[in-house]
Amino acid sequence: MTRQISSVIGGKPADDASGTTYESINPARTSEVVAGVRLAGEATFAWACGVASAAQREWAAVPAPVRGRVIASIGRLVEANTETLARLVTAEIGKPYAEALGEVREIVDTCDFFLGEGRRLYGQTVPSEMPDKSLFTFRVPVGVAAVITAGNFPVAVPSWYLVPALLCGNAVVWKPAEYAAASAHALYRLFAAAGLPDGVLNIVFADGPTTFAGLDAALGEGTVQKVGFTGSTAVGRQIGELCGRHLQSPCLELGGKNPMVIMPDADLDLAVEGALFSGFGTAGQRCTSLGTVLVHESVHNEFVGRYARAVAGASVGDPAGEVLYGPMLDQRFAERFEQYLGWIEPHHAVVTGPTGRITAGNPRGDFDGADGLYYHPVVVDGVRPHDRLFLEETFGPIVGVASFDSLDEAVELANRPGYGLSSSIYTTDPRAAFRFRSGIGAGMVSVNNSTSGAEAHLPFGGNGKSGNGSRQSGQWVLDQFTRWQSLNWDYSGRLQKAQMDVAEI
Ligand code: UN1
Repeated sequence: MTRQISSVIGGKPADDASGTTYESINPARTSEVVAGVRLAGEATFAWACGVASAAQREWAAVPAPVRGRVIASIGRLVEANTETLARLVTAEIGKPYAEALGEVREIVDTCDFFLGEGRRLYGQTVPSEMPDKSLFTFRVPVGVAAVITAGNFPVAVPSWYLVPALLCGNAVVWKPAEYAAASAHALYRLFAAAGLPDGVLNIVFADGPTTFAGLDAALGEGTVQKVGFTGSTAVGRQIGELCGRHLQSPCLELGGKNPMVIMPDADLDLAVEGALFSGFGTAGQRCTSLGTVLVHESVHNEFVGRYARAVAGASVGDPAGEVLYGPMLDQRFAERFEQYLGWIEPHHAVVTGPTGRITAGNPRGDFDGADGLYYHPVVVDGVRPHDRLFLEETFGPIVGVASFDSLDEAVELANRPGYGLSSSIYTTDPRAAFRFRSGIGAGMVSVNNSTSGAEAHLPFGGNGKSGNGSRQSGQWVLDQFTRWQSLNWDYSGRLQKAQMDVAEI
């Protein structure tokens, strides 16, 4: 029997009669329903925020090192259930099993980092300009975080929000992507089993418009103090506008058009390997996926030849097996990808086999794609700076190639689309690498490595169309889930006035 899941609010299943139902489908076998999902109605999201708000005070009063111990338990529980969770991720969104295992590992890494933060959460002591007076700063939790996540990393990316938010003493209402609901629900259960008090973490399944309406109401009622969102730039703008009206600054992690620059002195085989992984890993459906390869014109033909061969030899197929990539995340992503394929123009050269859906007799693997959302890998050469393919994110297995003749031109081209998430350069010249780093507008830069695969304790995030400059992961995310409070303590026994009673030498 298909598993049935519903929202969990205040520790209890919320079988919202006003909502609709949704079927989460296995994209590798679209006839297979992974879970039936009960979606919440409009009032439910705001209600969950109220429940979280009521539970938050008590959670904030738990000493941070004790909260850190709960995070440690979450990490252990996730680790002990690695294979089960990874299998579910593979079945629900078609991510190759090896990548799904890596994704679960990323949650454990995140817990490993933050369990220790429970014993830090450092504030500062600050000198005063007056005698017999001490100044301090404290990190205080923001309150309730509403976390809205995409389904391409259905468990790791949510953990980047949930783990630090909880560690800092916040309560959370998490709204995962519907098409990844079963994976999210399984992760929720592991978090809950680690001993979080009821109401501190709540999961609400809802569609986009319902979530917006509920979030608007909750922000208005003052039961949400931070919104975290990972997803498209278009929806990020709407979240930003909504939060702006309520004087909130969200944590936004949006799309990317991530460039890879290949200099004349680059190790081309290494570059091909990097471009294969970041262009086609997760079927190109990472926010850090490679968008355009910018190759120096002296090595352009050589690179394109080797890249086309590597891509043509890659296996696409059943994500349970050893493949470079599997199907698209779900039907909507497949439809959108078909639109991106329409951006290929007559002046482009498609240097790899056919484009479009793989329906039967996949030449790259022993499987029949007819029942899955599989697409051929596409490499398009001759992409120009005004082309849609150059300027806009194409979430799927397609990579553009363009050429340049100086590093300055490469940097200019790399910045042109106006995103700014990840980037990479292949070179053996450290001067070129450092010049690229200082010229690029991206939040993340790799040298001789691909655009994707960030580690869980470095700042993760982007600029421009990739986000509002907020950063996740490591110590930097603490600034999202805490606010600074200053303490001004005068023990002089008299009224000392700042700026007016500055001590004289
Ligand atoms: C995303 O696609 O939203 O760096 C995140 C990477 C992964 C995370 C991607 N660790 O590619």
